[in-house]
Amino acid sequence: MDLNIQLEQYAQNLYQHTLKECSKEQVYVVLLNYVKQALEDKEFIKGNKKVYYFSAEFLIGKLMSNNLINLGIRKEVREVLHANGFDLAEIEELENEPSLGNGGLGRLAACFLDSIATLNLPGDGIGLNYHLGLFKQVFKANKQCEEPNPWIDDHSWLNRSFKRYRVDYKGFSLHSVLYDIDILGYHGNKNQLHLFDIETVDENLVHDGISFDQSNLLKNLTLFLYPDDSTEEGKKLRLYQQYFMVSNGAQMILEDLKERNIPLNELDQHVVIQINDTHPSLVIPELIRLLMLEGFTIKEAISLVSKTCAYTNHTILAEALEKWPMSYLEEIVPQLLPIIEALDAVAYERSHNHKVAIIDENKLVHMASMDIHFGYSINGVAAIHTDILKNSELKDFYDLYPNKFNNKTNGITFRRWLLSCNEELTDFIDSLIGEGYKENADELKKLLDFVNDEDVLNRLLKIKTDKKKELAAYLYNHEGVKVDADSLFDIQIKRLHEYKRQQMNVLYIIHQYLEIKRGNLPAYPMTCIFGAKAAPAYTLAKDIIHTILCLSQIINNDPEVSPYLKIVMVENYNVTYAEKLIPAADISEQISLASKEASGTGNMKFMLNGAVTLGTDDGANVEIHELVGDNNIYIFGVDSDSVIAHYENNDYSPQILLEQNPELRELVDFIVSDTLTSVGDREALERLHHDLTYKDWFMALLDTKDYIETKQNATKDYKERLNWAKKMLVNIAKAGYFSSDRTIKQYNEDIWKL
Ligand code: 26Q
Repeated sequence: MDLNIQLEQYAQNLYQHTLKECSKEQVYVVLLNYVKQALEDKEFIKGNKKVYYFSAEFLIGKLMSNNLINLGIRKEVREVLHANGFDLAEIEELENEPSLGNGGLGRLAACFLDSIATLNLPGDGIGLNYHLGLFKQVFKANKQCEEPNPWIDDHSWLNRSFKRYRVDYKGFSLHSVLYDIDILGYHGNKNQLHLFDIETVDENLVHDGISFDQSNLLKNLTLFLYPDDSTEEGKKLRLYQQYFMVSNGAQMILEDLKERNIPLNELDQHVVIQINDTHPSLVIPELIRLLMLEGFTIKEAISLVSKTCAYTNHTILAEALEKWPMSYLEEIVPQLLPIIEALDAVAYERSHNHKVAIIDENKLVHMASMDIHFGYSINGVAAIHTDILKNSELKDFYDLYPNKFNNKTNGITFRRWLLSCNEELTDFIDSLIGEGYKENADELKKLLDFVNDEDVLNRLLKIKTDKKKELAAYLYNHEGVKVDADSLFDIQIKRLHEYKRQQMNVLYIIHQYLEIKRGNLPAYPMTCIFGAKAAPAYTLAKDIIHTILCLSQIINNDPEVSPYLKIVMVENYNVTYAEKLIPAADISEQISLASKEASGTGNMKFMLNGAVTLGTDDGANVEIHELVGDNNIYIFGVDSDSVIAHYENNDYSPQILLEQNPELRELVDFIVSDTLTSVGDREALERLHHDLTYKDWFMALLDTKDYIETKQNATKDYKERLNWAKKMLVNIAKAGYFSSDRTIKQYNEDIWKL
């Protein structure tokens, strides 16, 4: 039936209005109901074997635009709405962004669900329905404050399921409820994201920002993602959450097999569990326990589960590798303890090496060790990252199980990160090389034919400028800052972490500020944009945010400086914001300390949208570098082998660097200058200054000089507009490799075999 008539019917049934009479909010609900019905009418993807992607985070972003694209009706819907006086983009804005993730790991899970469905593979997500999600970031007095981020309202994509399970803790049980979100493939059928929850969660428990009674599990279990775990109670709450997620997921999997009359001893032939980092690792002992309740011996259960579970590692940072005290497990999930002890014994029998133990001498349970011994596949997320796992971080494990280790370089879904967020570029690419690249991203290479075509290059520049103008208008409305769309947009958006080195970008900005003050004007005006949330208990990360906000206040209000340099830190950076920032970027900041960023995925999104990377040879930057060549990327800094050697020899000293480099000292000291302390909190600024001077654990000072020089070179090159456009074009053309469709095909061929 005609789309217009159908939408009119929904408007009539819901509001007794014609479309034209509806408010924008009502049009959103009309569209939501229409699309949800269209999704319900789609078939589930079927198959003999199914992957379950277990993840603490699913950073899915708003879903309307992507569902319209995958249904193949976005253009048609836009026209119908337009004919009735509405702008689709404005309607799409009204959706709340689900706040179910924090960063790259969660966004990767979302891209993977999209690609799994698009490739018509049976695969569901398993996670939790955090009511207040990750906190909402607000800036007050140049500081990050945290507020609850309620995102669920009456009009959401969640579908209530009838499935319920009992999850036992020591002394009490919780009953789950389940909400599902349909995940539609591009022009295809659907899978589901299963989000477990409890009925008794009480949002009124929260006061003064994001504080709440951490002991009241019936009311708090699914309130927040990553509740503050600086206290023992907070840590235990995380354990309660993790067990809730995996026990529900494991019970659902076994129930499904039973319903399909599949004997449980064939588990591994019908199910793969992909464990996304260690947050869901307790699924291993839990599944063993459930199988034993079904009559399997522990030996049989271990063998089955070991053929079913696969683990993805996303970090080499020691502090992020989860270890649970045995005493917590005893107190919360004692039923798992004998199983974990048995697994530890088996691991020792196999290895005779305490370095790969599951339970260490301090009675800590190493989740990654359990995954590696009892999963059949261990993968890193970029080539360099997997190499580091094999050769240093997990070397003892690699020696024990060389065949389990494999690399799966991350990817991103082009449906969201090109088709949805950059329609202008999408349409232009369509006009040049057709639409084949939408199913086969490698076809983007055809764009290389146009690398000397001035008309094409000029059109690319024009599209970029248009996206920058759009962003400038948005920034004016949302942050109250005026930026010049003709300046170079330099963007660093990612979680705030010392290893990602936002503080090094800060030193660059200080350098430019001081130069401009001395009358040395830059080659081109630049707008430096940041977006980042800091973990609420991560003091130094918050100090870096404070410094950026203070700098922006000083610089943007200084008429001598602001024509050449502007600083914007956007509030509450999230997926929706990324979709506006990335298409408008000229330079993509990927400046982590070499060896520390497992992959990065923002780097891929920027490249796809024609930004040029300024980065270290780290994570997937290494592969971007290989693909685009030296001329189309700006690489600087000490390489990962040297960095690893510095750590091993313990020979890095920021103090010595500062003694030898007065220019560097001037930049660092500016953090505690009168200029900054006049607008900032002296204590916070001094803390950062002190850290950089005496610790600098992630060696920002080591690369600062090279970084500043390389960035200045890029700025000069940017002036040669056509030459720069060539770099943009090569980046877009070579981005095909980073489609998550490619990544998922590799997961399926090497690991899942669906
Ligand atoms: C651990 C212990 C206690 C509390 C929280 C955590 C915790 C929470 C989140 C540890 C890690 C994370 C998230 C990690 C993450 O997002 N990693 C990123 O994963 C991306 C996808 O593979 C990579 O591209 C990034 O390089 C990596 O940083």
